Amino acid sequence: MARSKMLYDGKAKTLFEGPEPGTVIQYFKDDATAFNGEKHDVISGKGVLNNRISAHLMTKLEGIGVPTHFIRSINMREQLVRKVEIIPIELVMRNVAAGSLCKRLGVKEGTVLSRPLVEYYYKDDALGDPLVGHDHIYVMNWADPYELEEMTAMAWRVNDYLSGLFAGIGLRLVDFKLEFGRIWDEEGNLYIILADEMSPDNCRLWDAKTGEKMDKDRFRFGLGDLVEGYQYIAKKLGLIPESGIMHDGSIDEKLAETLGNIENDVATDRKLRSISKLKPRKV
Ligand code: ADP
Ligand code: AIR
Ligand code: ASP
Repeated sequence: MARSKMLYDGKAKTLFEGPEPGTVIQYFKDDATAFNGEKHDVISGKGVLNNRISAHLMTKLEGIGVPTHFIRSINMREQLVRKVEIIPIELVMRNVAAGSLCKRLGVKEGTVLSRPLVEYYYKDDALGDPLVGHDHIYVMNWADPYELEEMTAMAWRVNDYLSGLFAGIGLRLVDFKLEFGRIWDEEGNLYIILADEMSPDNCRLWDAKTGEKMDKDRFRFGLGDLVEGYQYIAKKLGLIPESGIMHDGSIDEKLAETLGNIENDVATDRKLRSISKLKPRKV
């Protein structure tokens, strides 16, 4: 099948035009970057694992009523998603202090926060995704109060649900980053849905017993093989066989291609759900 038009080539994913209007194909690359692209490497297996993990977690979230962009898996590296207008805010939710929170405020890594902390960052690589407050978001017109409230409410649900899901498989959800997008229905009503990806590239997961870091920090700070960590998570989620999908440092493409996509069974015929009474904006 001929490749459709490329819409955007990002650091970790490429977007292609989807088969129907309002859809895009997300292609998960093997590229790993950190510190806004300063550090870069290509790691066999990463794209396949993130595609798999994100499809699974988005489907689980959809199942508890969080509207997401995920439509269905296409192959081991690609998924079909709804095309959204990305809101340029990265919402970070933290349960345990780590990463930039420790650096910025001097909090000791591993400190359990008195309650989950919500932060907003302006999504702009050239500026290094700076931390911003509510007022910046409204004054700069990045999102309005209704949208931010909707995004934040969804993030709390995501946190509650995924914290439990990961605890059940022996992993601590330390923090995560979400991106949201806008879509409009035929009547011009606005909906906010979860977009981008939900994978170890954008969350921190520590082994509950040993504290070992299984997420992208392995790459950021050279803590060990990245794919080993991602495979560990995928195995715990029941998405790949215990023996893994790597062979001599490269992905076993044949095996990866045969992995079932349970997501497709539950993700067919998805209807847009009205997610909020707060829909002040029409186009
Ligand atoms: P980056 O843009 O930071 O390099 P990626 O390589 O992950 O990041 O590229 C994916 C891009 O696609 C991101 O900018 C993200 O905001 C955007 N995106 C994610 N989901 C959707 C979607 N459903 N519709 C349109 N754009 C999306
Ligand atoms: N994140 C933030 N920007 C890009 C990403 N992936 C994610 C990190 C981490 C959380 O947001 O992966 O899970 C907080 O990151 P930090 O660096 O602000 O501590
Ligand atoms: N996603 C950003 C980058 O690729 C930030 C990070 O994950 O550290 O540089």
